[in-house]
Amino acid sequence: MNSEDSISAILSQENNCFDRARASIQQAISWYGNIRRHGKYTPDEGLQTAVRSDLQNLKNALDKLDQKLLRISTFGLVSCGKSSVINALVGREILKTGPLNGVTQFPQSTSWQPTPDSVEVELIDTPGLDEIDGQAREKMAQEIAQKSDLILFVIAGDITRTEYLVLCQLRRSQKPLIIIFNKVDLYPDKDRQSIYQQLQLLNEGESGTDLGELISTDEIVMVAAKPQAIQVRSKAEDGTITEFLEEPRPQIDELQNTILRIVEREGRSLLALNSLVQARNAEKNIANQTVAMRKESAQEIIWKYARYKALAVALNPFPLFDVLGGLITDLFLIRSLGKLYGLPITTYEAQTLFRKIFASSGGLLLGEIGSNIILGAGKGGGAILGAVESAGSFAIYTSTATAQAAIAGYGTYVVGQVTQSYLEKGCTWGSLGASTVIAEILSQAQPKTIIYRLKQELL
Ligand SMILES: Nc1nc2c(ncn2[C@@H]2O[C@H](COP(=O)(O)OP(=O)(O)O)[C@@H](O)[C@H]2O)c(=O)[nH]1
Ligand SMILES: [Mg+2]
Repeated sequence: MNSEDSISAILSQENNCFDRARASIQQAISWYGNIRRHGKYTPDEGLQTAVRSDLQNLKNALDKLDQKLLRISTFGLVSCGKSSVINALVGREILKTGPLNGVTQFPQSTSWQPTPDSVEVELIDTPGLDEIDGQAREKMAQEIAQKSDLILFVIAGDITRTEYLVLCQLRRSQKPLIIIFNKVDLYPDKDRQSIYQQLQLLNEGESGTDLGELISTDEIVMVAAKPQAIQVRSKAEDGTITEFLEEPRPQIDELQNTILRIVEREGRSLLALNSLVQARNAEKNIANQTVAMRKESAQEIIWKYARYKALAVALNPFPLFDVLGGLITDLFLIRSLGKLYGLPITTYEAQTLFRKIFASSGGLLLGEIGSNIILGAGKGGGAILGAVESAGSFAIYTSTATAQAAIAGYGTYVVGQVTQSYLEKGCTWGSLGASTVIAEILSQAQPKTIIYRLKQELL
């Protein structure tokens, strides 16, 4: 494959990821958008209020995809040069910079189109991490990280404890990260290299770090976003000497290339992934809220079916009917629970549930055979003998029937619980479920890409 072919292969894969993500989120919106309708159950004001923001998050996830806007945010201590890095990237002094603390007070954004064909980028500048106290800092970091597709972590020398803690926190946000070692113009080459090596160690998990493989050496980049002005002396022909300050050009090419490479090769997949992660969280919340608010009714339904089944099994003398009847009871139970929650049960989930049900009816069958053997004549035999109205065989019949009924009832109870936990997980595992599409995108990621390293985190 020549390089043009491979680029077009990457692009078509990127578009495919994008389309699948879109379809997945759209499906979720149409499912959960109807949360008001709960079959025969009355609309639940409380539930509607509880899931409103999650529904909005689902819609936001779709909007984010449609805008095709990749969000890149900077993080770092005050004065490490976050604003300068953004200015250098876009090639203009858009953001105010300065040696004093607090030049950047609020998160601010700037748009940037790296190449005419690429997705558009929004660069988000933030206040210094050491300017806000612990809790507020965590909150800001979390909020901004959550809406970012890529994080630029700017440092200007040896990494400090605060920086390290924030890095670990950001890692939990499961967003790809580039570490930018800024102000390299201030360091002699030897010091620069030793700091760079320290950063690499972070990545290799030595010195007991929690950073794992999130950062690869490809994503530790040295820059000088706004190199210190240097004094220049120039001597004119007539011998007069003039001195002036000259601002050297920023050294930013390597970072620009790294970002360009990511935007071009992975921009759409990153967008798709982040929208899907956002959608998956929203779906899970909706399901959790629904399940929590309807727990009591659900338990009632589960017990009702468990009792039906136990009774039917106890009264019915034919083992085959026990098994079939049990299966049908369980299917009705699943359907009732689905209706109660107003949550979709996809074919995928129905199949998995089916397997559980088979296991539970298999358990019933085994229980049936087992108790038949243990109790000699067994329920079937007992029934036939019961026709002769022997008191002894009736006793055998009842004790076997009770044991089977208990097993059957328990089986249904288990099916009920399993169904509930599936619904709680938000049905994200259907063929177009958010989790499924996330797994697809991650499985297609090429080694040495930033998405490849997210694999561990997101699966
Ligand atoms: N020497 C040197 N100074 C820099 C560099 N980048 C930024 N600075 C200076 O560091 C100070 C803080 O920069 P700023 O971008 O405002 O930092 P922020 O608080 O992280 O946004 C400013 O005085 C910049 O001129 C660099 O690459 N080299
Ligand atoms: Mg700033």
